[in-house]
Amino acid sequence: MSKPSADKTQVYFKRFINGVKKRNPGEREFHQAVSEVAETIFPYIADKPIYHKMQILERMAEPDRVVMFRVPWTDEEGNIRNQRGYRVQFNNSIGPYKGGLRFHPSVNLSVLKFLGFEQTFKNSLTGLPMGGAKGGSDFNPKGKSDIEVMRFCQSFMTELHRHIGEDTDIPAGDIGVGAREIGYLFGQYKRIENRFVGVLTGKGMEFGGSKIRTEATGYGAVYFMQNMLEYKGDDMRGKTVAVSGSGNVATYAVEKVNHLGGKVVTLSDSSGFIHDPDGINTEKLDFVLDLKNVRRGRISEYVDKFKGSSFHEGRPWGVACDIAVPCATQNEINREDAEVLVKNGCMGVSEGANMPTDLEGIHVFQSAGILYAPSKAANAGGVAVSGLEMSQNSARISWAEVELEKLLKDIMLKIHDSCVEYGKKGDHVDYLAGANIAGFIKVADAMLAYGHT
Ligand code: NDP
Ligand code: 2IT
Repeated sequence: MSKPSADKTQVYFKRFINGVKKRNPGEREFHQAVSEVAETIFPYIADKPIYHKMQILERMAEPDRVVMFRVPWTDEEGNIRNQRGYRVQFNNSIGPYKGGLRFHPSVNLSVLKFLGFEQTFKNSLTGLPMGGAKGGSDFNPKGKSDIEVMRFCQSFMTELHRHIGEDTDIPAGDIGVGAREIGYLFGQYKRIENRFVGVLTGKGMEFGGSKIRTEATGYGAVYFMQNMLEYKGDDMRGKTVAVSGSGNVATYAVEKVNHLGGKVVTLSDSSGFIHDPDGINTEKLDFVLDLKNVRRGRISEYVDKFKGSSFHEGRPWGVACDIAVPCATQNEINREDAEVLVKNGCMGVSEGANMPTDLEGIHVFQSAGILYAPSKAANAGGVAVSGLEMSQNSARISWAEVELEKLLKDIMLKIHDSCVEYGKKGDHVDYLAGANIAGFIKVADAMLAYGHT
């Protein structure tokens, strides 16, 4: 079939997006994630009528199922508190539902649908048999005692357990859900079901966790940047890097940049960012890991400890850098931030967070022609090692760290190469189009095989 004109493709795209907006009113983040994918998928399927006829993208933009539930818990003062819990089971065409849980006051259906939709493409890119899902709650773990967090997690799992299973849906961590929360959640699942199975990933090493899972997302995002640089005959050595966030993804991104010879000069949290022109070396990173994971403090405390560093309100993108690795949250780079980064000479962005750059920001990076790795490709290392944790649990074995490091590196390189395969336009690689198309094909073709499901 000959390709319809670009104008006609644009008409189909607009009609599709208007339909998504109409069916999901007010869900801004979800509209954004679907638009970003559809912008690149419509031109790709323009001459492939089967995907239109079978309404594949329309079906992919509708979650298989959404579970919403009440999560009551009791705080230290004896007050009964009430949170909302969710699990969005988006698409299980290529494997059981898989994706993290986010505990943050900003969590709502729009945020979890955007994350579940993205997860479906990301998981497909890893090459492992995993479908897409996301869940969580508007619970805010900040300032809560361990007992309060435990009670909340137990109440959350008391409902969630009936919707998940090692071959059905396997949650993991995300913002606000780390090792402590996964421990409480797994303990409650095991207790209710009387079964010890790999129903969650990111578990502690004592109870079925995988080596490298904690580090995998941050490491993977930096490997992806290294792969893009190497493809152009360059590498990380001597590069100045701005990282945002100071949680799980950010801290291990810093560690990997240091291993590869770069220098990280910023970290942030929701109060502001620190700038350390001398670089965040191993000693300073150990301080941050203890600050965030043990003392549960704020990144501003960094400047009391390390001379020459400074704390500022806002986001770190005004600090001159060669490479940016956003690792905090969605929409933390808008058009103005992207313009400032490009103006200051930034040559590459690797997204550790999910959808950290808004659509206008992406367009700025693309017209500047800098290296831009979208989150579904760049941060897939975390869920990839989760997939490896599932395999180890099923086989009741555990692999060595060197093996897992190698598997992670290989998967990130394969994802890079898939992006090149589907995103190469002359001398330039459109990593966004490449990731979307490569992720789409596997899920779409599985759905075609299933007929009208
Ligand atoms: P953490 O909870 O460990 O850390 C989150 C960090 O981001 C904190 O520094 C937090 O600051 C900051 N942050 C969160 N929300 C906001 C906000 N609204 N504004 C400014 N800063 C904010 O989470 P992770 O490191 O696990 O997750 C970070 C990102 O990476 C998320 O987008 C997540 O979806 C994504 N991701 C995570 C994976 C994983 O394996 N954990 C895998 C793939 C992607 P503060 O403490 O002030 O809230
Ligand atoms: O966004 C993500 O990929 C994650 N939060 C990790 C999901 C997982 O199942 O490991």
